[in-house]
Formats: sequence, C-alpha cells, structure tokens
Amino acid sequence: MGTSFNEQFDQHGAWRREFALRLKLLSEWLKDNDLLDSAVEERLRRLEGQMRSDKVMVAFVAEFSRGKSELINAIFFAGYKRRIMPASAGRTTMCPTELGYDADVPPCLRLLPIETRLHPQPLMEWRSAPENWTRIDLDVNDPAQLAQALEKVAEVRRVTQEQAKALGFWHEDLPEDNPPTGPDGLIEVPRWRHALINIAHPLLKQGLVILDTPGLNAIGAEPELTVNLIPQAHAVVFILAADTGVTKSDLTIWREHLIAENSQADARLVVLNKIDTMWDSLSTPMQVQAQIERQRATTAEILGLAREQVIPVSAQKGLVAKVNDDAALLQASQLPVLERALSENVMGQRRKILRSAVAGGITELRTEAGRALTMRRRDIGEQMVELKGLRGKNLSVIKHMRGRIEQEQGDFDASGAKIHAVRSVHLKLLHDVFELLGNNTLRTEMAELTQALRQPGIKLGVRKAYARTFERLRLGLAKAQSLSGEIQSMLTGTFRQLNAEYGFSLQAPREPDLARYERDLDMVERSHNQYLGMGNVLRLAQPEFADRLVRALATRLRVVYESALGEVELWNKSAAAQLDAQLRERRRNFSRRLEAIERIQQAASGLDERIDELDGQDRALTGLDTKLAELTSHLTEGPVPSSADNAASLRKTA
Ligand SMILES: Nc1nc2c(ncn2[C@@H]2O[C@H](COP(=O)(O)OP(=O)(O)OP(=O)(O)O)[C@@H](O)[C@H]2O)c(=O)[nH]1
Ligand SMILES: [Mg+2]
Repeated sequence: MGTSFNEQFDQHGAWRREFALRLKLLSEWLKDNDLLDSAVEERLRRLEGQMRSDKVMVAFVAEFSRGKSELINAIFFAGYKRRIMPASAGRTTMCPTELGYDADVPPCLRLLPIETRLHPQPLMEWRSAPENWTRIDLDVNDPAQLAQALEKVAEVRRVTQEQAKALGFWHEDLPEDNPPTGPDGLIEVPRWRHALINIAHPLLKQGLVILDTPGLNAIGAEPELTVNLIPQAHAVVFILAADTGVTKSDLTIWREHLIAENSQADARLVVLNKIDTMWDSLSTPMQVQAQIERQRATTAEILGLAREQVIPVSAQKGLVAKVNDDAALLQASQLPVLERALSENVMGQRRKILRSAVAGGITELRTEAGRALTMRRRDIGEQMVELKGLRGKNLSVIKHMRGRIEQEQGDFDASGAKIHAVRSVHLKLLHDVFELLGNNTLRTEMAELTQALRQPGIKLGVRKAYARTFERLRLGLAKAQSLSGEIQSMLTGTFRQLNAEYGFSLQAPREPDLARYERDLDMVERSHNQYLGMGNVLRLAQPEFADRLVRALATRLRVVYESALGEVELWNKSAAAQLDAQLRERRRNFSRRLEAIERIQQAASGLDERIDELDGQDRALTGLDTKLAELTSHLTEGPVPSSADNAASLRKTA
C-alpha cells in the first residue's frame, strides 16, 4: 500500500469511481427488471452524484512565512520538478488561493479584484459571477508558465489609509493589526481578494481541493474565510516554523482557526516546519534530533497538545529531495511522516462519512425495490389460488369469476378519489414544512440579525443577538421536525388503512432526521462566536462589516437548509412513488387476471398452462430478489477492498 498522500488519494478516487460504476450497474439492472420507480431513481441519482462530486478540502493555515506554500509544493506538486506556488521570504501569498479542478472550465487562474470588498456580496456569490474575475489561461504542460502565472497571487497595490479602511485592512480600533504605512503614507494591500486555480492535476481531478491562505492580517480581513471556508475544510494543517518558535501571532491564528470546538481533533495537523534550520554540521545527528524533539515538546506544550501531535518536517528539503530524487534527504525531511498522517486522517474520515451516507441510502433503496417484488409475488400467489380453485369447474363458474374480477376492478377505480384526498392532506402539511425550511424564513432571520448587529454599542450584546437568532432557527427546525412527525404518523395510518382495504404493502419511508441540521446550526453558531470572540467584534463598528458577516452566515445557512429540504423532498417523493407503483401494479394485476380468465374460457386446457406459467414467474421473482440482495450488499458491506479485489468482484457482479 502506498504511503504518500498522493497514492492514498489515488486509491480513494479509484474506490469512488468503482462505487459509482456499481451504482450504475444496479440502476441498469433495476431498470431492466422494471423495478426503477421515480423514488428509487432519485435516490440512485443522489447517491451517484454524492460519490462523483465528493470533494476533500485541505486548508493550510498559518502566519506568513511559515512555509504553507512551500509545503503545498512539496506534498502535491513536486511532480512538476520545480516550485509552483510562489514561496519566498516575507509575505508572499497575499490572497486566499484555492486549487481544484472543474472539468467545465479550461485550465486557468481566476482572480477576484480586491475592490469587490466594497460591495456587500459574499464570496460565494462572486463565485457564480465569472465576468468579475480576471482570467489567465494556464498551460499545465509548461511548469515554468504555470509558476509564473501563479506569481499573481503575490501581487499588491498601494492605497491611501482611507481606501485601506474601506477595503477592510485598516481599523482605528485595532492599531497593532494594521499593515505598516510606507514613507509616502500609502499602505500596501493585496491586489486580489481570492484566487481560484483550475488545473487537471491528478489529485485535484479526483476531488482534492487545497486552500492556501495568507498570514494573519489578510486572513482576518475576510470573515467568510474564517466562518465558512476553513471550518468546512476536512483537514486543517497549521504550521509553525522551528526558527521562530511559537509567536504571539501564531497563537492568535491557532486560537482563531484551529481550536474551534467543532473542529474534530483528528482533522487538524500541527506541523513544525523548517527543521533543517536546526541541522548543524558541528553537532552529531543525535544531538540535532534531540534538539528537534525539545522544540517539538515545547511547541506541543504551548498549544496544549501531546508531543506526538506535532509533526516536525522540512518542507523545503522535502521539495528539493523529491525534485532531485534524493531518498536520503527525503527521509531526513520527514515529509513522508506528515503525508502519512494527512492521508490517514483525511481519507479515512472521508471514507467513513461517505460509507455511512451511502449505506443508509442503499438500505432504503433495497427496501423500496424489494417491496415491488413482494407485491408481484403476492399477486401471483393470489392468482394461483384463484386459478387452482377453477380446476374442474364448468364454464358458468368461470364466467362468474370474471364478473367478480370486473366488479373488484370497478370498486378499485372508484376508490381513486379517496387516495386523492389522502394525497392532498399530505401535500398541505408538507407545504408547511417547506415554508419553515424555505428561503423566506432565512431571509427574515438574517434581516433581523443585521438590524441587531447594527445597533450602536452592540459589542457586548453580540453573543446574545446571535443566540436569539439561532434559538429561533432551532425552534423552526424543531417545528419542522414535529410537523414531519405528524405527516409520518398520518402516512403510516393511511398506508395501513390502504393496505387493509386493498391488500397493498405500503410502508411509510423513513422520516427525515432534522436533528442533524440542528447540529450543523450549532457548529455555524460556534464558528461565528469564536470569530467575534477573537477581537473581531470591534470591526462591527463598521456597518458594512456587519452586513458582510451576516451575508456570509446566510450563504452557509442556505446550504444547511437546502440539504434539509432535499431530505424532506426525497421522503415525500418516495411515499408518493410507492403509492403510484402499487396502484399501477394493481391495475396491471386486474388486466392480467382478466386475460387469464379469457384464455381459459376459450380453451379449457389453458388453465394448467397458466398455472405453470405463474409458477415460472414466481421462481423468476425469487431469483430477482436474491440478485437484488447481492447487488445491494456489494454496496454496503465489507471493508474497502484493495483495487485488485474490487476489479475481480466487479467482474463477478457484472
Ligand atoms: N529553511 C527552510 N526554509 C523554508 C522551509 N519551508 C519554507 N521555507 C522558506 O520560508 C519562506 C516562506 O515560505 P512560504 O512557503 O512562502 O511561506 P507561507 O507560509 O506560504 O507565507 P505567506 O505566503 O507569506 O503567508 C520561503 O523563503 C521558503 O523557501 C523549510 O522547511 N526550511
Ligand atoms: Mg504562501
């Protein structure tokens, strides 16, 4: 098994692709066997989308010059045999830079001008407005051109104090955080607000997204980065430099971004970089090692971690070693240790989450498809009884039977109105749930929060204002949950009634669990509180800042609410689809029965033939059931097989 991050990530990608392929096979099989109703189809579509578009974001966060960009070069881009992301002494990366791959966009670097800060739209909205970004096409086969283009992320502009203030880089209240003023009274600010790099690098193609960030000043100026982007990263790598030790600003960043209660402990990695500065030809390797270990222990103690949680490396020597294929130097750089930790944490966690999401979906799907099979088998069973009862009976009995089936059919058609009534009550209740989770609710809440944050002297009451908003949001969710509960018991009741009356086998699909979204709300609230608790609350004196913060909050919440809505929709869809499917089956069943009677009426010998036919159909259905179990269990069970095993079992199922 490969240990480098790249190899591990490759395996993760292969696993996802194979999984998606299996889903496709399952879907084709279901379709061929007429088991793909609209709910099952929707579920499959979502699962496949989830697998294919799964992104893993790794964010590099640290004070300037600790070696974030160099580490990115060393871990991900050494294959280009040169430095790709600009890394140099002093402040280099001036704007947050996201590296990823989007097949719909040609390889390019897109840069959002810093002036967009003068508008209230959050970053998320600018993303969907490509005309506002400056685009530079990239040639991935020309590493020199690539590196040269990426130099742009280091560009700066010089502006007056007034302009710097408007752009969010100057605060009267926070003098120590302000950038230095030049002799001409001008202040250097980043030229760009955000950079998006789109290249078909193998890892990025498989869904890896890398976020490189600038040091403290620039990172603090973009609340969205702190409250949205970094908390959503699957792993955050925090970097300290062995030559500077833990400085005050390192600690500020650590507190602001790395110790949020929500960040799972195993999703962050602490790196002690530049250990090569401690390599000293006058000391023995043992002495050097002891010194590195001491530095490691001190660092861990200051951050409140165990010593093993701090990983010493030399990014620069690691990069040099990979470029020159120098195994001894690579070993000395300790980069492979960091890569192993990164891949274990990130990929292991990701796979676990994906697996459990998928397992839930597949189980539901199997129940849904299995139900259709059960229905068909029961219909066959009933017909069989009906036909066996006709053995040795004369034509008039057969004619009578026909009349009875037609009568039944008529009654059934007349019951359509009742089923319609059940549906409309269901839809009305559902509408209320949609209302609670819809855009209007969020818009109202966000307007109120903005209002509250704009109150002069809000500083002390910020936490309360947030608490009130989130309290109401949580109440809304709880209400949506209790309404769903009502719908669920209504569904269960009417389904039971329909089952009794028409011999259906309807079963209400699993009710959406909105508690998960409540936990998301908690997390979002915490990240805001944390951010504002770090002194950023002073920035609220600027009304635009409050606006920006709330807009950032709104974009994040919208994602949460949309996925809650999606779950409610799927639940509804699968209830409705079940009813449709059973109605359809029943109608078909009437015509099959009538057809059989007709044949028997015409040729008395048809009876035994028909019974044999039904027998055959019943056996075929049993076969389908077994196959369904097999196809779905491939998707839910077992550990992640190695690629070779996967290929073999895929051939078997195909
Ligand atoms: N000796 C030594 N120097 C390193 C190492 N890693 C990075 N550097 C150097 O430290 C300087 C800063 O590295 P960067 O990668 O630009 O740091 P950064 O954290 O991205 O800094 P900003 O972009 O300014 O926020 C560069 O000159 C690097 O070559 C290392 O392991 N050893
Ligand atoms: Mg950098």
